[in-house]
Amino acid sequence: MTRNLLFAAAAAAAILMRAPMANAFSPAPNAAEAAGPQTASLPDGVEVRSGGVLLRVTALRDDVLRIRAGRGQLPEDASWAVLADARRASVKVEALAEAGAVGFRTKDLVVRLDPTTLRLTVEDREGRTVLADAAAPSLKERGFSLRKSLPDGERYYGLGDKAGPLDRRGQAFTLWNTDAYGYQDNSDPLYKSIPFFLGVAPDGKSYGLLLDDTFQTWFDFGRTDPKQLSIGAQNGPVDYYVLAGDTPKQVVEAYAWLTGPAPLPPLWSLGFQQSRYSYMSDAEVRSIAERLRQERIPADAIYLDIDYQDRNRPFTVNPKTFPDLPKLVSDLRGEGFRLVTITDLHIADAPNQGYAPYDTGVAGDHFLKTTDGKTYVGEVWPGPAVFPDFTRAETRDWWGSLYKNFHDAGVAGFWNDMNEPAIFGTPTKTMPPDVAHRIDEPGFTPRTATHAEIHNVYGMENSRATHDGLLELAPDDRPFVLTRASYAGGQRYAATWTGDNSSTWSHLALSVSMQLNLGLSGFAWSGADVGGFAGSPSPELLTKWIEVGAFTPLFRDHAAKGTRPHEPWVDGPEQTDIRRHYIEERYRLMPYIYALADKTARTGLPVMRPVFLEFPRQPEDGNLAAFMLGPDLLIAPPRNGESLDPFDVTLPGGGWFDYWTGKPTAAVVHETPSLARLPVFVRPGAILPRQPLMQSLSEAPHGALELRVYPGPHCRGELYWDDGRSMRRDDAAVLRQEVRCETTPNGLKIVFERRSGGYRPWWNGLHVAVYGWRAPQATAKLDGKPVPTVFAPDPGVLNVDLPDQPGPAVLVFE
Ligand code: MIG
Repeated sequence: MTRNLLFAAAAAAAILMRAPMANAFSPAPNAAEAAGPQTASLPDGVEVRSGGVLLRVTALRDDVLRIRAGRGQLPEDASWAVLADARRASVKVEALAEAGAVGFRTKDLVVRLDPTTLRLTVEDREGRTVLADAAAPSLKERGFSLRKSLPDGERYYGLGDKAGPLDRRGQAFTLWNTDAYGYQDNSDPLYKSIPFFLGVAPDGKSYGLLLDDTFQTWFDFGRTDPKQLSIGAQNGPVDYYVLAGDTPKQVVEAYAWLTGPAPLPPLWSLGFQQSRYSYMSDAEVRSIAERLRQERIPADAIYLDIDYQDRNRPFTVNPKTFPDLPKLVSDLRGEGFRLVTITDLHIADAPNQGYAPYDTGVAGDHFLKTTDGKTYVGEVWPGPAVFPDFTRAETRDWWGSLYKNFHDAGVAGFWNDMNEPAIFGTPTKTMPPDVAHRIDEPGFTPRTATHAEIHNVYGMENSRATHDGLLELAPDDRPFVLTRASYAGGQRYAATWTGDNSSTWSHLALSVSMQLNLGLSGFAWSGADVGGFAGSPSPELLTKWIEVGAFTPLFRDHAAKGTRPHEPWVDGPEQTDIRRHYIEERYRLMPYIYALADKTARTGLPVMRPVFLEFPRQPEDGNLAAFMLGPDLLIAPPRNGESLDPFDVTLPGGGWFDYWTGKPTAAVVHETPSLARLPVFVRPGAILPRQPLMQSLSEAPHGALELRVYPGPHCRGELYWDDGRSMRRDDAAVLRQEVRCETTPNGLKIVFERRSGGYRPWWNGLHVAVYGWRAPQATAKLDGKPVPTVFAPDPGVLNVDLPDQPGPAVLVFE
């Protein structure tokens, strides 16, 4: 028989740091000496003490649980990843009255704990298992492991940009931020540690799990034991969250509630970005900018990699090669370009040389120290270097202030590289595990922590310091920060990229699954070095990579030192024409992409999505390279990039539209690979907003907004616009509008819902184009008044031009 003893009230009060409301503890004087487990119901959960372990499960929402456990006591209620408001949230639960188990119900879930073994089971209200322990949790003196069931057919995603197949099943991963130059399909660990994964059942029911432990952790999705999913850590707290949903989208949105969505980036950062390690001089940068304009290749950003600096020292500029950075910035701005500069975190160890970042850092005691109290010095690009203590608020403020000169010079974005941190000449490629970090952060007891604990959040805190510093310098401007290393929640501060990939066809395919998993792990804004970083792409590879990159969240061409140049024009006019065409298409699609960005900022839904996120019940067709841009565009690069073998694309739910020809397609499209064609399909039911072609997003487009209407089920589209740069999100600063369509017995009805927000858009009218239209004779009426139409028989498009429609308005075609 299980004895459900209750704690003594006094002991309970000592343990209960949260939920100070009335609780169900009742006196049991000898509880402490009792041999059996002790359990207690809490207003928002349940707590069990057994075998020296205290475990608490609470409901933050009806669909979100938090599980904490420790030897003797619970770990501190603190987190670098999870928002304080989410950690503080709770819902009332109903205690379970069942023999042999303790637990509770929420509106969505039933939670059971075996009070002796502490095995946890989570079911939905229909009695279906969401997640179940396959063994008792094992808590050691240091570290722990948890074993969960691994049901047949369940697929696993997330963990950020880990390499390998999109589905994590059968794989195992270590989370330890690592500079992984030259990584391949099976390399692990990589740059980021995002201990969040998503489990998706064949019918689409899903859950997410965030293991909020910053020490080195591991995830094994049935690789060691095909029947078990096991996760664990070398050290740190058992503190994890389970998020349940009927669909994977619900779980991804719940994860954004927990860790915050990726904010709206500045509009310019969604344009084409040109980078290289490195453009060596002011003159070279100008020539790149000039050539982009000459070739009429739309572009918005140019990057300065480390060689613009004086002796690789962060926050300096080489006066010989870049004699007047502010002038360069303003001249580029005149041509519609923003400049992004790299600012690595290793500060040159350069006392008495007038190097301000070092001097002010020492004065403010901002650098990390070893256990014997000496400043830790590691070798990186500048030579011996010292490292900011980013887990201290004061140090982050100081770091942020270092951006002032660059910000004043008009530099628009900043790139935080090497922040795993990467250190040269050591076997671990990073700093020793006992380097001491000081923690000064709400929720945490102020203390020093080992590098082993902070390593995985170090890069995120670096990007946080940059982000917050930029906001301090310009509170109304959206910061643009690009970081290489990060942790769960890092999407709040920076966009990211997949590090030092290679110029191979398999890396082009890999970049897609890496970015998809990043998106499912909160990082909606990611890029992969277009063309590949290491090595030199063939003309065909670079062309295909530009085609694919045009439909990914961030679109940045970047290359390593010593590689063949890979700006878009380098392979002659034939390749340039194809590349230009795809870059142009991205610019034309900007109203669609920007509306997605707004959606992402509000919901956390990724910009680039695996097909199953939109169609959870659609069986995988094995085309791992297929992905979606938002809910309406499906991009299907060939499976094996280089191969000319034909392949089939299966479109969810039947025929779609070919984006390029506008023609309706069959449910399975037979594709023969060709260099100039990237298969892109439009969901029937999509309304895609497009804009006139511009060379830069800083120019206001002229003319009409185009609305391409593709009739079908759930027909709708969204319009969003704002000034492209400001933090203001109030009504006067934005424009949002939904447009819907319905097929009628004789034609089609388009409904312009009333616009919300007062931002005045650039467009002066609408060009509506209805695809899949077959009857040449058609009339159109806007709120009952006839408007002229133009029919294009091939591919069957009915066009009308209208004044702008702030709505409500109804356009009927018959
Ligand atoms: O050790 O700044 O991933 O994008 O060009 C190489 C030089 C350091 C690594 C980055 C890469 C960047 C390069 N950096």
